[in-house]
Amino acid sequence: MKQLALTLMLLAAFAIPAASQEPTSITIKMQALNGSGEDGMATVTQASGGIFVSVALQNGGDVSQPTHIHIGTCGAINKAPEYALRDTVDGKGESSVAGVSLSDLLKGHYAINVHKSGTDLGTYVSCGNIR
Ligand SMILES: [Cu+2]
Repeated sequence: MKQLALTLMLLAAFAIPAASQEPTSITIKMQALNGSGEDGMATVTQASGGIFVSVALQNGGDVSQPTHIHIGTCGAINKAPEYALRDTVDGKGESSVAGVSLSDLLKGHYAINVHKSGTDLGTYVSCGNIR
C-alpha cells in the first residue's frame, strides 16, 4: 500500500509540466509622463493570428493620442513605432494587431507608448512596459 501511494505521488509529480504555461493575457500598468495625469492600465490578450490591446487611461481628454508598441522600455524607448495601435481618445483605445504574439512580445523588450497628439508626437503622455 505504501508503495502504491509513492508511485501515485511520483506520477503526479511528472504530470505537472516542467515549464510554466504561457499567459494568454497580461495587464500592464500605464504610467503618466510629463505631467499628463494619464495613469492607467492596458491589457494585451493573445487572439487568433495576433493580439488584442486595450488601453484605459485617466485624464485622456478628447484629443486623439497616437499609441504604439515600441521596442525598448519606458526609460529607454526606441523612437520608431514597432506596431501601430488605434489612437487613444478619452483615455480609451482598443486595437487588434495581426502577425505578432503575446509570447513574442514577452520574449523581447517592448512598451506601449501614448503620445500627446498627432502634432506633438515628441511629448509622451503615458507608457507601460510589456512584461
Ligand atoms: Cu509611438
